Amino acid sequence: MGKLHFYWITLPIIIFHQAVLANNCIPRHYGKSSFVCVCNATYCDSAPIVGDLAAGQATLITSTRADARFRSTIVNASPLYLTHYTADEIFIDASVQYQKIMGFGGAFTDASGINIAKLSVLAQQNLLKSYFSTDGIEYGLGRVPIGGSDFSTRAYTYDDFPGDDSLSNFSLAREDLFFKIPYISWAQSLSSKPIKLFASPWSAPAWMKSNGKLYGKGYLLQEYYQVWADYFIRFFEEYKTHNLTFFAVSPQNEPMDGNIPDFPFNCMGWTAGKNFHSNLRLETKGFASIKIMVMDDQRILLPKWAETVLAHPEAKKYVAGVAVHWYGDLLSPPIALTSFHEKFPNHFILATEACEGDKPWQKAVSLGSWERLESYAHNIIEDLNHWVTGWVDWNLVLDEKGGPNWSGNFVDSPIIINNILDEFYKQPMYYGMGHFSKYIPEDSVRIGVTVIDGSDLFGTAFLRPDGKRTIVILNR
Ligand SMILES: *[C@@H]1O[C@H](CO)[C@@H](O)[C@H](O)[C@H]1NC(C)=O
Ligand SMILES: *[C@@H]1O[C@H](CO)[C@@H](O)[C@H](O)[C@H]1NC(C)=O
Ligand SMILES: *[C@@H]1O[C@H](CO)[C@@H](O)[C@H](O)[C@H]1NC(C)=O
Ligand SMILES: CC(=O)N[C@H]1CO[C@H](CO)[C@@H](O)[C@@H]1O
Repeated sequence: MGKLHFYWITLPIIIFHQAVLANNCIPRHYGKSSFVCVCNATYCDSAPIVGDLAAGQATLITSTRADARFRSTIVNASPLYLTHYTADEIFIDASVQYQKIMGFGGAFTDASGINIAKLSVLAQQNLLKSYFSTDGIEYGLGRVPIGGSDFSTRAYTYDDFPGDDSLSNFSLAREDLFFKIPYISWAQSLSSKPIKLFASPWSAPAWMKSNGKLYGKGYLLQEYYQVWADYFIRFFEEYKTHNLTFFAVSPQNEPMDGNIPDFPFNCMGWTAGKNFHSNLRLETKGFASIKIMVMDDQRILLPKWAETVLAHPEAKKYVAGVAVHWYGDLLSPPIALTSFHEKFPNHFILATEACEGDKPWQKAVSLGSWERLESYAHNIIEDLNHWVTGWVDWNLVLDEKGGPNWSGNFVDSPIIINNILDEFYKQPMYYGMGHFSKYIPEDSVRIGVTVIDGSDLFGTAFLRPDGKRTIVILNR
């Protein structure tokens, strides 16, 4: 009882569910690695939907380097026992329970919106459905930069008027009005559930900072702590007038960046000891439900950063969790996540940013790269197996160069557009994200899983709110 037992088959990722037939991928090969799926205004592949399951019945949903994208196979067997494959065995034990899942998603950056806007309206719709609808991979989380980031075509904030201490000239940018808000609202209308949004700023206005610039080494001047906090409130108020509300905020994207001399794009430096969180006073402004996440930076800073913040009684009162980025993960083992969890079991961990192609020796965009799917899936499984409650990708959509980006920091994305042909390409990474985002719904609970003799297999298992169990296995 409580154990599901089956033999491994030679497929990279499987998930148990009943599925209905989905539109097929139209493959296109760019290199030797694997392929992208091509979508346009009139055609896009879809992801199999979860249906009812009889006792002992399961569905395998498979993506492979060679040919499959979300290929589904119904398996009827009780107990589930798939013979004639290889010797690896996987045991799930639902009596061992870990963290509850918040969800998976991506970021509504300026660059994402600028790219989406270049497609025809029907292609735009297919793209947003691919991420947010039940035909697609049903993202439930969305990150929204407060003002500009490197993935903007200019460096800006919502109040670039030196000395405007009362924020009387605060206003959302055309990027919000044309490239963020319309697509967030549209995504929401295509989704069967509320999309949970969270926000982070890259920099305060230059005039509030020690270096008078949006980038490079610089800090918020002490006299502007409250003005900068009020700026957050103004942002939430403006988005609320567009019917968009937030479930969480991080006070700063990558606070370490602004401690680095000549850092090339929007940033602002903080140390863990600066207690800005209490200035936010979200509860007095009608935004009490917005959770504050600290750090929003590489996990190598854990658990020390969190210990320093949470040692401050005032900060501890306001902070709900920590946000982690993946860029330094090769240098910092995931045990840092577990040690944070063990010290602060009531504070959640959310992975809030990741992308491929960011290293100087890497190609920014690598169309069809299977290695990048493996890299995503491996990192997600590793995070989930170390108490992380969800995983949020960086730009939802980039162009074939990996931009636009005002500072030349080009990277990859699960969806790449070709506006000349009015097409977009769903990378292997998109399917990698989907194996998690679609089949591990919010409030699923991670359960025990053991892989026997499976040195190439890496997996994670969940009990869903509907009582079904999902297991995702990566075979590298
Ligand atoms: C859109 O894609 C479908 C499926 O590949 C194809 O049949 C159709 O010709 C494409 N439309 C355009 C305008 O390229
Ligand atoms: C607000 O902006 C206007 C120009 O749009 C400028 O004339 C005025 O000085 C600004 N106010 C402050 C307080 O910066
Ligand atoms: C916000 O939602 C309300 C109620 O559903 C609606 O009346 C209003 O038009 C919406 N406003 C915007 C800006 O979408
Ligand atoms: C270095 C580089 O190519 N930067 C580009 C970043 O994006 C902006 C906006 O699209 C371009 O104007 C820059 O040329």
